[in-house]
Amino acid sequence: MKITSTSCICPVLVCLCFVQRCYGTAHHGSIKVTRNQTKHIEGETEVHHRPKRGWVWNQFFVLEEHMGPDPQYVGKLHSNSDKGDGSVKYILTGEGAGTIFIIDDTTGDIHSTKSLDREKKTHYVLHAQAIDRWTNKPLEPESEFIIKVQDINDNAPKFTDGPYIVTVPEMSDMGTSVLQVTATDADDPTYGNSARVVYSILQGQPYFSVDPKTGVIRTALHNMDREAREHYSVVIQAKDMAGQVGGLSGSTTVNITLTDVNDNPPRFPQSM
Ligand SMILES: *[C@@H]1O[C@H](CO)[C@@H](O)[C@H](O)[C@H]1NC(C)=O
Ligand SMILES: CC(=O)N[C@H]1CO[C@H](CO)[C@@H](O)[C@@H]1O
Repeated sequence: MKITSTSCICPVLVCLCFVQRCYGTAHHGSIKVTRNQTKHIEGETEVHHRPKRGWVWNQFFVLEEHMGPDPQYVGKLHSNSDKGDGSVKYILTGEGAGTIFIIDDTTGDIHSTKSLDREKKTHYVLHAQAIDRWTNKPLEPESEFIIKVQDINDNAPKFTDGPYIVTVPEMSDMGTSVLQVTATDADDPTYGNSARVVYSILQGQPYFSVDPKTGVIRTALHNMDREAREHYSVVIQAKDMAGQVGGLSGSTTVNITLTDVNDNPPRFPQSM
């Protein structure tokens, strides 16, 4: 089996996602799903008896943004009744069948011919059939399965609400919450760190700080006096990959103005 070199960025094929349904058949085929690089898992759906025959499927996932010259290998449909003599014909139908996903009807190998974008479509629902090439008789119950598009970190975090203009009373306690900023990342939040954002402050220290997890901006000094300085332009960065080197980043500006509290002693005009 060929695995593209890029697949090393997803060491665990958690993306293998599979739904099996038998269509109007009394017998339940035993369907095996093999997850490579981890361990063999048998996704059994049979009830009482285990028939000798069944589907065997491998790694149904495809990396998004695949740019290689060759079609990307997706996986293989295989029926236990296939003796390798070419008498079994595999048929693929459903989303993208014949256009994006091409099957070799003798070997059951599925390739993806197009570069896919997970942020546009996360998975494709397809149907597999195995028939006798000469009699057209079905050899397996038709089954539904999913090809999941595997995320790569191709989206930077974005602050959709910025830039921000806020005020905070002068002389506030240190640690007074000013504003919470939120960056969104279109990558898959359930896989890896591609959508795990960490906030940091690029400009505005030592007056303000930002919580790396929550994006809450706070005052970082006591006694910030509006009469000394009124306007601050704070730049907050959000970086994915949990803030690590190689993560993608986006930033936003938060303009903070200190507002007057009555801290200058009042002077009463002399009056009678
Ligand atoms: C924020 O402040 C900077 C510097 O004073 C200014 O150039 C910028 O226009 C302000 N941004 C907004 C959105 O008010
Ligand atoms: C490509 C790959 O890793 N294939 C492996 C899948 O799992 C079987 C059984 O552990 C190995 O024999 C293959 O080499």
